Amino acid sequence: MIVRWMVGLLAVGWVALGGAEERPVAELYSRYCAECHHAERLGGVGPALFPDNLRRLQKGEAVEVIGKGRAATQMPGFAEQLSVSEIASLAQFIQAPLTTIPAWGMAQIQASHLLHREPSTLPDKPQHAADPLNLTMVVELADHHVTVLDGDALQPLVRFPTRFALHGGLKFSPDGRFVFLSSRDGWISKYDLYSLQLVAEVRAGLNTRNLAVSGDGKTVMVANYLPHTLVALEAERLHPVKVIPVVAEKGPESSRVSAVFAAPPRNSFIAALKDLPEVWEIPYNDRAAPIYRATVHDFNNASGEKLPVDESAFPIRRIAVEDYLDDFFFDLPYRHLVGTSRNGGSGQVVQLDVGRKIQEIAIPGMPHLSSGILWDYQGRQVMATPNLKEGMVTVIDMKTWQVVKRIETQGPGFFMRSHENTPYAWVDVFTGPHKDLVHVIDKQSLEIIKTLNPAPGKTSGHVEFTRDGRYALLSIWEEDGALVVYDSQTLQEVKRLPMRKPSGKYNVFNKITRSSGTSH
Ligand code: DHE
Repeated sequence: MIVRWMVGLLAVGWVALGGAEERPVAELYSRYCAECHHAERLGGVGPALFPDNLRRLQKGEAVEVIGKGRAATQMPGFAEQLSVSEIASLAQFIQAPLTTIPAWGMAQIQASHLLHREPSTLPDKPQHAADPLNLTMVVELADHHVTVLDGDALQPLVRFPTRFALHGGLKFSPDGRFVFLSSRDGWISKYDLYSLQLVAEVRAGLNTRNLAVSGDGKTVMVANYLPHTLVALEAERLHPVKVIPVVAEKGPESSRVSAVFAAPPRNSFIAALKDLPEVWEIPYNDRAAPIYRATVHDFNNASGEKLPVDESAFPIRRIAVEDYLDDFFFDLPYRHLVGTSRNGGSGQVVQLDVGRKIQEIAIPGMPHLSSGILWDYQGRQVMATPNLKEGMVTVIDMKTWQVVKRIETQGPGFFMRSHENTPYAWVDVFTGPHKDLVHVIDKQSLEIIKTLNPAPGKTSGHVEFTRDGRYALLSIWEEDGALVVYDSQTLQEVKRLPMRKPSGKYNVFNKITRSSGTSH
C-alpha cells in the first residue's frame, strides 16, 4: 500500500517537474489552442499566433502567458494541463512562420459580400410600435444572438442570430435606424431596426477588432489584426471601398490595428495601432483636420491586382507618439485623445490639432480607457476609467489632466457607464473573487454609495441606461444569465429577464447623441 502511494507520489512529482513524456506539439495545439486561435493559427476569439503578428511579445512572455494566462482577456493559464517542456514547445511552435498566410484583400472581401435586402425596398417607417430611439441591443454571447429590447415595455421586441463571437460596441447610423455589428472573425453585419431584418454582410478581415461609423453615416471603417489593414466600406450596402494597408512610413513593418473610432466633429476616423508608435487620423471629407500628410498606399493583394479606387480617398495623417497606444479616450470636441499601452503605467494626452503629446498622466495598472465616461464635477469636466488590473477607478480633470481621485474598488473592472439624468456612475468588478459585485459611485462626492450583488458567485458586468436614464440594465454574464433592470434612482431591482450570457448593451438614443455617460 505504502509502496503504491510512494510510486504515485513520484509520478505526480515527475509530471510536475516536466519529466512526463511530452505530447507532440501539433496535438497540444489542436487540443488546447485551436478552438480560440484557429486551427491554422489565424485567430478567432484569441489573436492570430505567428511571428508577424506577435512582434511585440517579449522574449519569454509566450511561456508566461501560456502558463499563467493573460489578465483582462479570455486567455486562461494552462500550467495545470501542460508540463513545463510542453509549454516551451508551444511557445516555440507559435513563433515558427506560417507556410501560407491567406490573402484577405479587396478581391476576397468583395467575394464575401452578401446583400440580404436591397435598401431601396426597405419600409420608411418602423414596422413595430416601440420607440425606435429607446431600443437597446443586448449581445448574447452564449448562443451568438442579439436581443432588441423595447426600453419602455422593458420586454424583448425580437431576438436575431449573429455571426460567431461579436466584439466591440455595436454602432449605429447617425439617425439610429441601422445597427452595425462586427465579429472577431471579421464579419460586418448591417441590421435594420425599422423592419427588424438583416440588410447586408461582408467579411472585412480574418481577425477583426471593431468598426466605426462616420459622422455623416456614409462610411464604415473596420480595424483588423489580420491582415494588418483598415477597411473602408460604404455604409448603405457594405460594399468595400478601400483596403488601407497599415504600414510604417519608411520601413517594411506593418501593424495590427487595435481599434478605430469615429471623430464626428473632425470628420475623421482615428485608429490605434498595436505595433507602430503612431496614431492615424483618416479624414472622410474635405473639412477634415487641418494638418495632414496624405500617404495613400496602393493596395496590392497576393495576385498583385491593383484596386479600382480613388487614390485620394481616405488620406492618412500620421501622428508620432512615444509609446504604442492600444486604447483611447477622447474629449467631447475630439480635440484631445488620452491613450495608453496595454503594458500600462501611464497615459499620454495627445492634442490632435497640433498632432503631438502635451502631457503624461500617471495611471497605474491597466486603465480601460475605451470604457471611460465623462461628467461635470465642481464646475469642470472629469473623465473616469475602470482598471483591468487593479481595483480602482481613476478620475481625471479634463482641463489640467491631473488625477482628481483614485476610487478604490473590490477588484479589476471592465466597464463603466452613467447617464446625464442620473447622479450615479456604475462600475463592475469583472474579475477576481468579487466578480459578482457592481459599485454605484456618486458623481459629486466621488464615493461608492452602494455595492450591488445581483447574483452571488456569478459575473456581473456592463451597464446601459434606457433613453431617459430611468432604468439601468445590468448583465449577469453567465451561460444561463439574465438582464437585471434597476431603477436608477432608488437602485432597487425592477425585473429580471433570462438571457444567454448577455454582454454589451447599447441604447440607440444614448449612442447617437453621444451621451457623456457612454463609451465612444
Ligand atoms: Fe473588449 C469594447 C479591446 C477583451 C467585451 N474592447 C472594446 C473596445 C476595445 C476592446 C478597443 C472598444 C471598441 C469599440 O467598442 O468599438 N477587449 C479589448 C482588448 O484588447 C481585450 C482586453 C483583449 C481581447 O481579447 O481583445 C478585450 N472585451 C474583451 C473581453 O474578454 C470581453 C469582456 C468579452 C468579449 O466579448 O470578448 C470584451 N469589449 C467588450 C465589450 C465592448 C468592448 C462588450 C463594448 C463596450 C461598450 O460598452 O462599448
